Amino acid sequence: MSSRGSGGRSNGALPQTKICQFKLVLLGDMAVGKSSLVLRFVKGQFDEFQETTIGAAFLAQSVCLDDTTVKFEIWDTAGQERYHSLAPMYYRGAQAAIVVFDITKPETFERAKAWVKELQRQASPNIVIALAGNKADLAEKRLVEYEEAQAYAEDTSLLFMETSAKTAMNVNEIFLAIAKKMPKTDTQNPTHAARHRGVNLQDPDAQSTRACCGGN
Ligand SMILES: Nc1nc2c(ncn2[C@@H]2O[C@H](COP(=O)(O)OP(=O)(O)OP(=O)(O)O)[C@@H](O)[C@H]2O)c(=O)[nH]1
Ligand SMILES: [Mg+2]
Repeated sequence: MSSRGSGGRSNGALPQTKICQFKLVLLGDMAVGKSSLVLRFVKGQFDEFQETTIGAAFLAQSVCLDDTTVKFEIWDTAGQERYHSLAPMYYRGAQAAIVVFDITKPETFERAKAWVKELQRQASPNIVIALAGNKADLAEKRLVEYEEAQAYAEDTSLLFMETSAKTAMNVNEIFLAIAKKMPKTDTQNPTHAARHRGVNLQDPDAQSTRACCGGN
């Protein structure tokens, strides 16, 4: 995973690097591996004894797509039921969400579906939602079939990948797939777009006049 860019406009010879910033929220039942996915994506690490999240945690990480650096501001929420009422604070205004379940626990898949419904009802209408079937390394304990989750994701227009924070399988890939799906320039309502979809931080005019994000 790399980040790049900063330093203003190009000197003419090289294409300009855009930096776009998006708010991404992770939701899902407790212990499905939300924090572990973030830890893997941001720091390349895994902790067998990852502590349960209290409230929420914030981290940031960037991915590069051609001439665009997509910076994710990541809100990793707490899955324990008692924190449920806090979730809208974190998904409000989010442009992307990863809803996580554990492939060894069918009840977490049901919980993931409930999160997707809540996001579709209450989050931003254009939010990009990805479904992550985590702990794919525990294949021998699998109780949610890949095909079942994939069919649900297709019906609901979600990105879907099975992931493993432990082995790193599909962790960078799911963030990259989301980055690729982030909306491109909203020419209809640029000020709104800059506030809600992403801002080209390197273009002094862009913060009020132009949203980005492209690169594929
Ligand atoms: N085998 C395996 N274990 C995992 C994986 N991801 C997370 N775990 C383990 O599952 C447990 C819970 O992981 P967390 O990342 O804390 O889960 P969480 O969803 O953030 O949980 P809350 O913060 O309580 O909502 C920890 O013991 C992790 O080490 C994975 O991909 N494979
Ligand atoms: Mg956590």
